[in-house]
Formats: sequence, C-alpha cells, structure tokens
Amino acid sequence: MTTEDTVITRRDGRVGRILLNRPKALNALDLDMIHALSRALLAWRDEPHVHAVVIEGAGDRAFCAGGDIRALRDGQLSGNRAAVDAFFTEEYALNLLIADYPKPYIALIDGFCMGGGIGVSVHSPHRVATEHAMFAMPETAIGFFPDIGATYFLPRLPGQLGVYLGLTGLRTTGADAVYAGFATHYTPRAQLPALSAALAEQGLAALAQFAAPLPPFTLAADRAAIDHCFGADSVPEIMRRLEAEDGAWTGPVVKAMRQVSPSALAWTLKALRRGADLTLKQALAAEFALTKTAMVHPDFAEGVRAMVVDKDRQPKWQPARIEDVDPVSIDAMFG
Ligand code: QUE
Repeated sequence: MTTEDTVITRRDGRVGRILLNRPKALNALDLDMIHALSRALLAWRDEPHVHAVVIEGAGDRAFCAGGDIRALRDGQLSGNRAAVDAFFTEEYALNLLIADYPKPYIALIDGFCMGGGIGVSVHSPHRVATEHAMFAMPETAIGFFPDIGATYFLPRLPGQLGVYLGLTGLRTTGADAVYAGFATHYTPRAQLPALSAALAEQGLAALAQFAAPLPPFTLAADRAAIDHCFGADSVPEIMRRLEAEDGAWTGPVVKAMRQVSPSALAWTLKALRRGADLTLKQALAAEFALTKTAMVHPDFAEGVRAMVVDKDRQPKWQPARIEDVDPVSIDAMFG
C-alpha cells in the first residue's frame, strides 16, 4: 500500500484502488496527481494479482472537476511553456494509457465529472454514473477547447450531441449521461459503496448486478433539432439555426453560446470536426498542438481569470461577438 496526499492507491484483493483525494478542489488533477495515477496504472499493469482497477473521487461533491487550469494560466502568463507542455504531455499520455489498459478499469462517478475528470474515465469501457453525477466539457467558458481526447469522443456521441455539449459546455446529469455516452451504467449513490466492494469480490459481473433502470432521456424530444442546428459548418450558422428554432430548448443554449468565448467556439468546432476522422492517439496529438496556439490567445488567460481566479464571471472576450471572429485567423491556428 502506498499513500500519497492527493491520490491514494491501494490493493484490495483482486483490484487496485485509486482514490482522487483533493476534495476541497473538487479532486481536480494537478501534475503530481497525474504522475501518481500513471505510476499506479503502470505498476498494476504487470502485477498478476491485480485483475482490475477501480477509481473513485473523495467526498460527495465530485469525481474530478478538471485540471489545474490556474497553474496552466500562471505558466502561460510567466512564459513557462515547459511547465505547461509537461502538464498536457503527462495528462494526455495518461488518457491514452487508460484507453489502452489491458485490464478492466472502472470509474465510479458521483458528483462533478468535468474536463480532466472525463479524461480519466471516458476512455475506459466501464463508467458508472449515479443520480448525482454531473458531466460537462466547459472549456469554451475559459477560452480553451475540450481536450483530454474530447475531440475524439465528442464527435462519436449520437448525432451532434457531442458538438452541442462541447460548444455550449452545458451539463448532463446521471441518466442522461448514459444516453449521451459519458457513462455506461447507472447506479444510485446509495448503492455505490456496495458496488465498489462487490467489484473486488466478483469483478465486472457486479456492474450489471448493481445497474438501476434508466429514467427517460430528457433530451430525446430535442435530438432532431440539436442535430440540425449543430450540424452546421460554422458557429454563426449554428447561431442562425438556433435563433430560427421555436422550441423552448434553445433559450439556455443560445444564452450559453453567447456567454462563452466566441473565438473558442470557432476553434472548438473546427477541432471537433477534424477529430471525427482521427484515432484517439492522433486526436491527442492534434490537441497538444492546439494547446500551443489556443493558450497564447488572450481569451484563455482572461477566461480562467473570470471563471476560476477572480470568479467575477464577466470575461472580456476578444473579439466580443461571434460574428466578429475572423475564420482565417482560426484556420491559421491549426497549422
Ligand atoms: C470551465 C472550465 C473549468 C473550470 C471552470 C470553468 C476547468 C477546471 C476547473 C477547475 C475546477 C476545480 C478546481 C480547479 C479548476 O474549473 O476546466 O482548480 O479546483 O479544471 O468555467 O473548463
């Protein structure tokens, strides 16, 4: 058994257990945590007595709410590109390690699961969400883009749901997350400790045994309209289609699209369309390249300032309007 401050790893019978243990920061991943996760997975990969890995978040508010974007902003502003590169290199390598892991890796997701938290769960075939799970890829709100392999998996969600969720950053709760594809099983929070224990005793069979019936998909009625609006090939055209819809569903969607970074919407749409034709490994490499051009844009430092550092939620985007984003400058970011 090894105990580290922010990631606790231990053997429990046939499983290796990982607890993300920074509950005050909603278990957001810093570089030390990413290293601890990678070390544990590499050690257990070659340990014959470990048959599966179970990952959970400490506390009842979050599985993992993202990455250490405050540190990334500091690195960007101080010109410490090496520190920024190290973070993304290690994080994306961990995402790929999980995708390629030869043993079952089971994420038990209760509370927030956003950004980097999705990166340490969605690439595995086994993701359990509770009724308190809350999934989102909210990076356009900080002038960034959905990374951690999101440019691979969002375009593979049903229809245009992934583009809708990746552009707006809107949240998807428990059961909806199973329909959308963020989770594979739905188990009530009250049953999670029993499921976790059963995984160590009986392995993957416990997943079906503890799965609860799914309530209906709340987005079902809007799916066709979402596919139509978010199937457009530019952000201004998506806005025109949304504003031409008469369903009540577009109110919060248009509001979200008008709040986030207009430039980030443009580079995110382009990255998601490109990711549809890439492997996960290629998508992560393309994301790494895009971190270099997206982070020098002023909207990244400003977005993290407004949403995470000062929390005034009043970012001053450049440009301020979707209609004023220059497509040529966005294309230039993709090399
Ligand atoms: C948009 C985001 C993130 C965010 C807020 C947004 C994000 C992220 C965090 C975050 C959460 C908990 C922490 C922390 C950062 O907040 O990606 O340091 O403890 O990681 O509006 O994309």
